[in-house]
Amino acid sequence: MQTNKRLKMTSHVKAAAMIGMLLSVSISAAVQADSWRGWNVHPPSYPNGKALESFAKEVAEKTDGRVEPKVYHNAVLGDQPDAIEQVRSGALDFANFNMGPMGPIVPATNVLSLPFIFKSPEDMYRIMDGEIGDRFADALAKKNLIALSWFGSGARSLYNTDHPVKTPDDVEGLKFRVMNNDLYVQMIDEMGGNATPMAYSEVYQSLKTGVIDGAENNYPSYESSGHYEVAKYYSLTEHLILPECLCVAKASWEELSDEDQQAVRQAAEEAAKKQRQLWEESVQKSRQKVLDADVKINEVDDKSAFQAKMQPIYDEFIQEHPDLESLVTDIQAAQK
Ligand code: BDP
Repeated sequence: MQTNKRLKMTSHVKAAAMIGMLLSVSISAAVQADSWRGWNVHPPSYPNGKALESFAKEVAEKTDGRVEPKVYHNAVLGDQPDAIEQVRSGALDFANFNMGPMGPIVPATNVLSLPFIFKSPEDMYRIMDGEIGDRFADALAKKNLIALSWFGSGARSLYNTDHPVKTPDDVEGLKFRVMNNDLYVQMIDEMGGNATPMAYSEVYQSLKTGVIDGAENNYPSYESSGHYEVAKYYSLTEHLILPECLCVAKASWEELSDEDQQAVRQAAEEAAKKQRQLWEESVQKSRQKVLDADVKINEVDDKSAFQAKMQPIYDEFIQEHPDLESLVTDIQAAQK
C-alpha cells in the first residue's frame, strides 16, 4: 500500500486503536486521504476556476483518492502575493499564479513582465511549453514552487474612468492600479502616467471612489471583476501577455510517490489544455458583455509608440540583471 508521511489519524481511528489495544486485537491503521488546499483568485466560473476544478477531480481519480484536492476560489485564502508565500511555505498545497506578482520573489520571472516581450499569446504558449519554459520552472523550483503547466491570460490592456487612450499622451495625468511588481510602476511611468501597486480585491472600490483612475487587465478579468461597470474606456494597448502557472508546493510535491507525481503532473497538463481551450470563448463572451454595458473599446493609434517608450525598462533591466539577458534575447529570437 502507498505510504504517506502525512497519515492523519481521526479521533475515531484513535479510539478504535485504543479499543483494539485494550482487546489485544491488532488492527491496521486506517489511512486518510491527503487533503490538498488550492488557491484561486478568480470565481469558479472563470476558465482558470474550471480548469482547477478539473485538476482537483483528475488528481483524486488518478491517485485513487490518496490526494484529495479542494480549490478555494475568489482569493478567500488571501491575495496573490500572500498566497504565493503560503504555497512556498507549504501552508497551501497548490495554486494558479500569474507571473506578474511572482517577480519580486523569483527575479527571472520578471523577464515575462517586460512589456511587449511576447508578440502574441500563441508565441507565449509555444515558448513556455518548450525549453525556455523549463528555465522558468527551474527558477520557480528554487523558491519551492513546482510549476507543472502553464495557463494563458491573454493580453492585458489599459482601462480607465475618463477617456480613451489612443496615444501615450493620453496616459498623462491618469493614475493606474498595477499588480504587485515595481516593473509595472515603471511601465506606467514611462507611458506618462502614475501607478500604484494594489491587491486585485481592492481595485473595484478604488475605481469607484476615484482613488485610482484606471487599471489594466485582459477582457475576462475586466469583466468578471466588475471593473467595467466603473471604468468604461478599454483601450487595446495589449502591453503584457503573461503566462500563469499551475504550481504545487515543494513540500506537498515531495511527499508524493513517483507514481503519484506522474499522475499529478498529467492532471496539471490536462488542466492547462482545458484552460487554454476555455480562454478564447471566455474572451469573446466578456467582450460582448462589456460592450452591452456601454463600454467604449478602442484600438490605439500606433502600438509601436507605446512599445518605443518601454526601451529604458529593457535597458535598465539588463544592466541590473546581466544574468537574465540571455533569457530576454532567447525569447526575442524565438519569435523572429
Ligand atoms: C488576472 C490574473 C490574476 C491577477 C489579476 C490582477 O489572472 O492572477 O491577480 O489579473 O490584475 O488577469 O491582479
